[in-house]
Amino acid sequence: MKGHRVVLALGANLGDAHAALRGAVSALADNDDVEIERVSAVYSTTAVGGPEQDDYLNAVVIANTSLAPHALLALTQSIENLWHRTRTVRWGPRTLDIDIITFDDLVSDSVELTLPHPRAMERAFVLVPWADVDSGIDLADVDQSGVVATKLVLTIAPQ
Ligand code: A4P
Ligand code: MG
Repeated sequence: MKGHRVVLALGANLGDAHAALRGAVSALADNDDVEIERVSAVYSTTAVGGPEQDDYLNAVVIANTSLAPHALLALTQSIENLWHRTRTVRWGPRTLDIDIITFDDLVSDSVELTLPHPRAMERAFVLVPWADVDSGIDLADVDQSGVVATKLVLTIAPQ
């Protein structure tokens, strides 16, 4: 098992969102420094914040990695770039977003990498898929309206 346990949140609402999430999971699984532990179901979610935009597909991945935090961020951003991710409007539509929600128990308030992710704990589109793969996540106080499980699946490429 590789050193650090990380929780990653995946989101997409531009282009083929399901293909983007599947591609992200495969790219993570293909990386020698990352070992995927669990992959949540895929949820269709109403967009939160930003301009009016299409619903998202969201999922959460738990992985173990030997990468240091900034190296993991570089990897997740390079995977976003494979999906031609552009950054024009804050919280605007995106082909693929990969956020690092937690990295072990690390706490960091740097702008480049804030840990735990500052908005994750208030967002049902992160918490509901996370609860799928981590029994420690309590959804009792979470407004789950707008977050609906789909029949889509994200498979992990054979290692
Ligand atoms: N950054 C800092 N901390 C982190 C971290 N823990 N993980 C920096 C990843 N990146 C982190 O990110 C902007 C900068 O944040 C990066 O350069 C990185 O160094 P970005 O991916 O370019 O932009 P973003 O994702 O639009 O920004 P932000 O503010 O993180 O967005 P959020 O808060 O993640 O919101 N509604 C639904 N239903 N589903 C969604 O997935 N996503 C968002 C994005 C809004 N509404 C949504 C969804
Ligand atoms: Mg992001």
